[in-house]
Amino acid sequence: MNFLKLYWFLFLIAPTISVPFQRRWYSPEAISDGSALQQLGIQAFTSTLLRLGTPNSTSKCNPSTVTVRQEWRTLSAAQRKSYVAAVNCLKSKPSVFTSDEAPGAINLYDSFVAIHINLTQFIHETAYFLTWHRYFTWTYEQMLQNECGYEGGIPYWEWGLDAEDITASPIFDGSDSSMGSNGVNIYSNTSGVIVWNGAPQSPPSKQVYLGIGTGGGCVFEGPFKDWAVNMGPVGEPNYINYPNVTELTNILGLNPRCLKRDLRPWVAKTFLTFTNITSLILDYNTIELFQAVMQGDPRYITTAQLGVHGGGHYAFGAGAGLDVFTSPGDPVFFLHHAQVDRVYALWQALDFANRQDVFGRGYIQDVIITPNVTVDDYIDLSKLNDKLQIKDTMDTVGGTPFCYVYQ
Ligand SMILES: *[C@@H]1O[C@H](CO)[C@@H](O)[C@H](O)[C@H]1NC(C)=O
Ligand SMILES: *[C@@H]1O[C@H](CO)[C@@H](O)[C@H](O)[C@H]1NC(C)=O
Ligand SMILES: *[C@@H]1O[C@H](CO)[C@@H](O)[C@H](O)[C@H]1NC(C)=O
Ligand SMILES: *[C@@H]1O[C@H](CO)[C@@H](O)[C@H](O)[C@H]1NC(C)=O
Ligand SMILES: *[C@@H]1O[C@H](CO)[C@@H](O)[C@H](O)[C@H]1NC(C)=O
Ligand SMILES: *[C@@H]1O[C@H](CO)[C@@H](O)[C@H](O)[C@H]1NC(C)=O
Ligand SMILES: [Cu+2]
Repeated sequence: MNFLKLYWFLFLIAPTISVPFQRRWYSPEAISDGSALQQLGIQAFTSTLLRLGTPNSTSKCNPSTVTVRQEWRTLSAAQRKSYVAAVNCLKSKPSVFTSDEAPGAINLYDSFVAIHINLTQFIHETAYFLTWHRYFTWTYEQMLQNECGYEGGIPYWEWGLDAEDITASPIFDGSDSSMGSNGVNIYSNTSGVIVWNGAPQSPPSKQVYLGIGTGGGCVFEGPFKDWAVNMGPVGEPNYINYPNVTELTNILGLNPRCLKRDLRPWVAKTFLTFTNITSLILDYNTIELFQAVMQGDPRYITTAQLGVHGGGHYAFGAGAGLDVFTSPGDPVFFLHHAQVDRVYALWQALDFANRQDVFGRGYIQDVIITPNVTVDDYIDLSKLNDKLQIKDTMDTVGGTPFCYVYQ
């Protein structure tokens, strides 16, 4: 697409653009078949482009510098392969940590896993959740581009396209232009997995029983078949009738093992439909409720819910992928979190001027009471990246430093 052309076109029609955000403007069919979400996505895309600097301005983020993030299946096979190659390349680059700081982080990719493990209780079900993961995925994208020559944005995973049958997803079909296969099926003598819903342990009424999956073992085909998960486990749930995992004494220690996956049709059907995504965007008007429903935060929900965030992780994760600490150990983490960020950016775009805030404190579910977080507080990604003030994360095209849009 010719961005300069599009930009000037938008400039002309700008006064006529208004972003609809009333649920009653969409039929239930449009909400469930994805067309409402698609329309919201187009509106968000155009209104975001309107915030770009002019082509000749000094703004660091303008039509010639903006990165476009696309859905996985809109990339050509060659683009998908180049993405996979860049991810593998991160495994060949040196860690940002010394072996004293994080003995298990033996390369640049693992440095991302180490930071996530180390900060888990400060970045989930806290005020930092959305903005921390926004900065984290953006830093990953920067490394893919600057260290490994990848051209393009992180592909995102539109959950709704796979909600009906995740086992048919091209992301997981094991072809050489996929993200690798499902795991080997281990379910012959297991009866399922209980997943606790956040910390601390939720009451049984809010625990989600994931039931029988379709994999559970090591990825056996395609990219990442030989991928090593080098860190964790830290918080893996236990498979019933399956040996309990031995957790590490040093949570940043080295413990190489295969990458496991488990495609779970029930989880995808129950938590990842277009209706689930679109309702989240249209029905929750405060950052407090939006982030709570997205994460199935047990402080806010009355029944067992994973939200789209947990639903996405548990629809494919096994081993590290089911472990809230070690989840970036599976590279699909970043496709999932690009979609989490897209849904957040889309929600912000519906009322951009008023959706610049954070809500909550700094420790998971307020198990430890800390002061309220404000947009003047900083996001810590050391040693992967500089500290960043939360208010500078609010605009994906603000140039401070972000410069990307979701198409
Ligand atoms: C922008 O810069 C280009 C050359 O870099 C020039 O051709 C064009 O006229 C400029 N446009 C405006 C609006 O200044
Ligand atoms: C882990 O977090 C602590 C502070 O909580 C910090 O001192 C340490 O450097 C961090 N380690 C890594 C590997 O990020
Ligand atoms: C299933 O049961 C058989 C026989 O009891 C055992 O040999 C095998 O290791 C078990 N498989 C798993 C995945 O637990
Ligand atoms: C695994 O751990 C859980 C909780 O600690 C315990 O209830 C269960 O019996 C254990 N399962 C096995 C097979 O040891
Ligand atoms: C998710 O969507 C399905 C159908 O599309 C619906 O049955 C379920 O109640 C929804 N769940 C939530 C939490 O919105
Ligand atoms: C923290 O935020 C809550 C919720 O908005 C508010 O009620 C409370 O007054 C705030 N506390 C402080 C010290 O600002
Ligand atoms: Cu996370």
